Order: sequence, then C-alpha cells, then structure tokens
Amino acid sequence: MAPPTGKRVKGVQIFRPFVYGTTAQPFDEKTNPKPPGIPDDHTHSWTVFVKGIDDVDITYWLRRVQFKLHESIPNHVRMIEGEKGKPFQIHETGWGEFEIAIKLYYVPESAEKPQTLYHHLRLHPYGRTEAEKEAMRLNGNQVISWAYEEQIFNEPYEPFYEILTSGAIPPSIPASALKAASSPSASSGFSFQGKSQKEIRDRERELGFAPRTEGGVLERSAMIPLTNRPGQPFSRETEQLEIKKLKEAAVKVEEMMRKLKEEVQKKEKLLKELKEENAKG
Ligand code: SLL
Repeated sequence: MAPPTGKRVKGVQIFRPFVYGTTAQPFDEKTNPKPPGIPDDHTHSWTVFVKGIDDVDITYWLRRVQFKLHESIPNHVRMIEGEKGKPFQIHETGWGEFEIAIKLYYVPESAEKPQTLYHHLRLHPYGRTEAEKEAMRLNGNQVISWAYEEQIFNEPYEPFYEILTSGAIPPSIPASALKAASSPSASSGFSFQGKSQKEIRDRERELGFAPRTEGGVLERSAMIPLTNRPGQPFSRETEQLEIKKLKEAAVKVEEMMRKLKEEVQKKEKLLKELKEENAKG
C-alpha cells in the first residue's frame, strides 16, 4: 500500500457501482463444443468476472483483482491486472461448484487496503419453480449468478478525490478521438470536463459518435442505467421492481401478523374461560 498523500476530503463519500459474478455454460456439441485437451469429467465452461456497470471502465479506481479458485484447479490463485475498459476475468472449465474469493486491489492513490468478496460459482440453475430457475438462465443455456455492488470511498485522499471526480466521460470512445474532441486547445475549445450530460451528448452527436441508449452511463461516474438491456440487468428499473416486491411482501407479512394476533386473542379468551370454569368446579 502506497503511503497516503495529501489530506483526506472530510465529510465526503464517493461510490462507484460495479458488477461481479459467474457465467457458466454446459458443454454441448452444437452450442458449446468442448475444446480439445479438456478432461473428460469437465462438464461446463465458465467465467468469473468483476466489471463496471454497463461495461464502463473501472481501472481508474480498481488496479488488479486476485481470484482464488478451488484447489483442484491448476494454478488456482490468479492475479488479473487491470486493462482499461476491459473486465477483470478468468475463463475456466470444470465439473463442480465452489466458493471463489475475489480480492480487490485499489489504485495506489487511494491508499485503500485490499478487500475480499466471496462468490459461489453456479453451474446449475436452481429454484423451487421453473420461473425461479429461468431467472438464472441467459440466452437459453447460460447459467448466470451476478451481483451488483457499490464500492464506497469514505473521505478519500485529495489526489484520489481528484481522480474520482475529474469529470464523467462518454464510454467506448477511442482515446485519441476523445483527446482531440475534449482538448481545450482543439479549435472549438470544448472540454468534456464539468459539462452536463446534455452538453456532452450534444457534443457527441456533433462529432458523429454513435448515440447511446437511454440510460447508458458515463464512465467515471456513479450513474446507474435507467432501464434494463440484454446482459445488463442492474438498473433503476430493476430497483423499482425490487422495491415493489418488498412493499408487497411487507403488506403480506402485516396481514399474517394481524391473523396471528386474532388467533392469539381467541386462544387467550378461551384460556380465561377455561380457568374460570376450573375455579368454579
Ligand atoms: C464439490 N466442493 O465437491 C465442490 C468442489 C471442485 C470443482 C468442486 C476441477 C477442475 C479441474 C473442478 O471443477 N473442481 O480439474 O481443472 O462439488
């Protein structure tokens, strides 16, 4: 860990959304043929990953990720160095499910200690109903187990605060184009830094960049997509659905409590009557 530099920015908390998890697929002649050299008892190919929400770059705060796999797997502790705009991930094959330890190493400017997450590699969809099992499937035969998480940086050091807040930028734009477009010395004098989303989008359109879908997020921001897209299930839309489910469940629980209380009252009344009868007897 690098020695902390500068002062902490008091009273400030910065969060960055990210996604981690596993995607597995059974070997199948047609859709997922087993590559040569893979042991006979291996039934699935799978991937474990850590990435930005909406696939945006997160290497400006996350430097490397160590994945600790099951000991039965050759070379089971793997360190993945961050590559700008790419997910931290490992592809493997195997036959069994197990817990993966995912250790996050932050950029040195953060002076943050590494932190470990645990994730269960899921090869088989499970659930009490077909619908529950279906929710774990993607494109028919992929089994997904993905989690949304928010990394919180509490009172970051000043230089790291600068990195975190030095301006949201549009994703997937070649670095050279971005540099030319946002350089203050470019003929227009336009800079993406400190611009509103609308200004950035207008400028993107002017420059002929492909328009992003509604709810697409800017890199280096804490944005969460507004709506779901295939392969991108974490959004405000999902959040609203979850809130609705929780509210409905709370109403159900209240109704159950009301009924239970009624029953208890009935039984207490009966008990009282029986006691009185007994006293007479
Ligand atoms: C189980 N707790 O007993 C689990 C262990 C181990 C999975 C699962 C081996 C891969 C390889 C593999 O899939 N191990 O040989 O490369 O079910």
